Amino acid sequence: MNLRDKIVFITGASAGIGAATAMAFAAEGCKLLLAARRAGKLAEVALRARERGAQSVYSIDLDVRDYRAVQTAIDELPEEWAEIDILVNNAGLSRGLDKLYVGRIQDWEEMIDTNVKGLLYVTRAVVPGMVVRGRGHVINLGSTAGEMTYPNGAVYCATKAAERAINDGLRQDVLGTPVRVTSVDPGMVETDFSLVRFHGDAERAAKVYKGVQPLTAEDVAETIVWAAGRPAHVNIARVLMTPVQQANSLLFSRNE
Ligand code: 8X3
Repeated sequence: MNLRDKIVFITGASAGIGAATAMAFAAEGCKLLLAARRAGKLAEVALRARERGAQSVYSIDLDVRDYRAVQTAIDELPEEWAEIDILVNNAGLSRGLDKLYVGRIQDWEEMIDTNVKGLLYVTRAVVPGMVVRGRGHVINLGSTAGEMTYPNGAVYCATKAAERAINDGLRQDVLGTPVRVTSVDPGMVETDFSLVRFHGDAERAAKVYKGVQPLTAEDVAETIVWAAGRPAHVNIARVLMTPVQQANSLLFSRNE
């Protein structure tokens, strides 16, 4: 499928996989609707996306945890941006790596509100239009964590298991329409994911990637664009991808 001029809405677009996905769709000549909380960083991504070939870019300062703000942002899109073709539900984060029984409630709220409720809110606001227009593709960011729970990560893993269920449920619910639904589920990716998880502790974050060549945000972005570019009759349900040195959430082959 030719992606040129498609309107692509990416949440969490200011950094990491979201920003890389913006660049990858920009290179295909898409129109990018970029949403994130950090307006300054988002403006930098928007500038780079224009240089990379995006037809046009429209940025929205948005916290997906706020349902009213999400619905208003979608309702008030300028006419030329309203017909979203591809939604990339990328906004998400991990907070903390603690035994469940001593976990921080605030960390749990942040993960559940963003990764589960935020994903639902954006989906609820965007997909009705896709169904009415008879075209659209929702690409959700899952994780190996949704497939296999690891110690100290129960709540993060639960949010990604929820993403998996939502992805599969949505695909069933749009059956009979041309709307496609895909989950891209990476394992270890080198972004500021671990830095955010450890509340800015760079030393602890660096240890996560020790002795492993992780996926890059660009590796994941390429897969997202690949799924979007399949012919209209092809639906990629789920892509599970890891570094060669990772077999699943728990099994790594680390260099000495
Ligand atoms: C990211 C993968 O294993 O760090 O979703 O949780 S993991």
